[in-house]
Amino acid sequence: MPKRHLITCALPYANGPIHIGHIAGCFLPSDIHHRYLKMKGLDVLFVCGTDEHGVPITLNAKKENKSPQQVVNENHAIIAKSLSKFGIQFDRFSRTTNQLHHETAQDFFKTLHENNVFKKITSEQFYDQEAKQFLADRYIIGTCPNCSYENAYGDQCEQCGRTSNPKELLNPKSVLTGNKPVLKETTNWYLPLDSIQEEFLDDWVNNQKDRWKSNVYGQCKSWLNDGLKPRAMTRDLDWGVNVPIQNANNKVMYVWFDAPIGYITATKEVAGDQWTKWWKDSETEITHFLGKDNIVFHTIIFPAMLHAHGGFNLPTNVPANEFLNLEGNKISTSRNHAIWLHEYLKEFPDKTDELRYVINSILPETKDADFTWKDYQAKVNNELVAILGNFVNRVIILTHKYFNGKIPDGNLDSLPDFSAKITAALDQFNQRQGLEAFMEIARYGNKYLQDTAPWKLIKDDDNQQNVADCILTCLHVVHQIGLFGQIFLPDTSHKILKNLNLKSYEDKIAIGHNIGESKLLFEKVEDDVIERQIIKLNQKTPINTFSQEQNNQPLKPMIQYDDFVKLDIRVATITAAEKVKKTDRLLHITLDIGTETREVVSGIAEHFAPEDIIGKQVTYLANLAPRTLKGIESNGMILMAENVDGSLRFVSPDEQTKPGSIIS
Ligand code: B3M
Ligand code: ZN
Repeated sequence: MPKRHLITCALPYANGPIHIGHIAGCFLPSDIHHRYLKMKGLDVLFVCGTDEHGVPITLNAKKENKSPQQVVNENHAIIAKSLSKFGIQFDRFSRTTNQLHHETAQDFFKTLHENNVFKKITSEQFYDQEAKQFLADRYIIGTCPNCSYENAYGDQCEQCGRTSNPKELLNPKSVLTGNKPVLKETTNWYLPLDSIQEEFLDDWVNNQKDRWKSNVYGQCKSWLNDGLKPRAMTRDLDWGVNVPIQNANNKVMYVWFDAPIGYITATKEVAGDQWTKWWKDSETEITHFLGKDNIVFHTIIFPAMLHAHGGFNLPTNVPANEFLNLEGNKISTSRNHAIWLHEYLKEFPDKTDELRYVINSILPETKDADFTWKDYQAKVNNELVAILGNFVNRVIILTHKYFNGKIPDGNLDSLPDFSAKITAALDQFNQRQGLEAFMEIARYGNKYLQDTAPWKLIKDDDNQQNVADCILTCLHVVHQIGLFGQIFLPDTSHKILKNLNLKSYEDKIAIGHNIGESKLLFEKVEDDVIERQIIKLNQKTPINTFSQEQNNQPLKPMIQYDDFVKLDIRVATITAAEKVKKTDRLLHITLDIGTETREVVSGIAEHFAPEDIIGKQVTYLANLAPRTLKGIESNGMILMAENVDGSLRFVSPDEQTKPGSIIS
């Protein structure tokens, strides 16, 4: 058993508030784990903070006519407040704009420099002559060479999903001035991941096979199998941590270089000189919690940095989660398809445990999961209210009724060892299963109370002792619910303590002790509340002005019937679908069109999980000339309807129709 545990939670990026996807990805899992280890009596430190550098923040600032510092100050405040209200109990919630962070990151960079780790590489980058600055990929827009979309970013086209080099854009323009940028040479400091892979990463990662979750290990292996390339750790920007070496004027660190060092900064801020025991002592284990899009940075780049620096522990585990979707669609901040934590807390101020419970029960531990308001309502009403809350309430009421609120003198019936299952699950980061094991305590209590039926026993003078035994046993079960509730439902656990009139869970159920008043733990969530939320979600106006413009598009000019008949539109059935590797937006879909099968690459991966669309019938334009996307020939096109909120819908026949049927 290691002596100490350092738990980190991925630093939320301070260009906006946080939503339920972030909670499911890392905040809730890390908090549960931290609470669990604390309960075991271990020495634990739990750190996080906001990630406040990087290009998107500068773009946001420009758009809002603010300084980047203003933007991160505002977002830090919103994020910190909502996480604390939500009961995420960090020992330290830091910021990467703190002075100490800049110093820590600079020391780290200097050491790598002195160890001759970096390779200096000179390359041509776009430069805006009027603004007199180099342009990060996001600062360049132009026409996508693939789909001709005119506002494609340098690193990604939002229309077709193509990701690549800004130099391939046709008609590149600087976002700053609208001018055509020129190519200019610049030198940056690169982390030679290729040689670090050979010398260290391959072996180190192979050794984690049995310890890391398979989704994490698998993703990490696939990066290694593709072969790592040197990656620039400096940028020509003015927002970030200054690079502390000669000839690096006007350069800052790559945001993914300084961000993970934020964990070290936060540790220093809370532990002072003692920080090294959390990072350098072999008796400490480090566990990083994060969402799946951050895996490579925590399993490859940060370990490579720590290794190259020397003297630091490497993470023991990186239990990353997959994504949480919302009402069947990918959460999208630009489309405002999200449940924002600060909004939820405002609208449901006393319902933090309800949200914790529902998200805990669907955590995307091994695959993407879906949050729906109906499921939220069902879980709160049928599980929290009907099982847990109802049991605790009945026990408190019966204690008052039969024993004047005093814990009766009885014999405890034997109870199962509730902790064994919870511990077994949580040790393996199976937090959904851990929650189920926790709920089994309440289920057990309900069944025991129902089977023993003290309300019947009380009528018979000979059974008075059995009534006392039953209530005493039930009070013990309530105590166990409260005790383990500290991990999963902290607010509820606190309320149970009040119900039992105890100061802490160290206090036992003592005969003769006066318990507190009965206070309901949960309230039923009514239909209208849920309907309001669903409507709100569907009405959300897209933040992204591009979608707005598109939805208001005027009708197109008139065409003749002859134009229309040129289109060969058919019903098709999706028989297979998979994500196109290394893109966020593309799905490779196989269709049955009756007479043959067709392969289509479609930019809908942010809206649909491949496994959910197999078997769907769709409207298919069969005679569109083929084109090649990401090396896959795409034939024809699946027609989609775009909702006002930017979400997509298939256009399907209202009843099963033979594939190949003509639509005219
Ligand atoms: N800021 C998370 C994100 O915005 C990123 C995590 C940093 S952890 C060192 O994707
Ligand atoms: Zn494109």
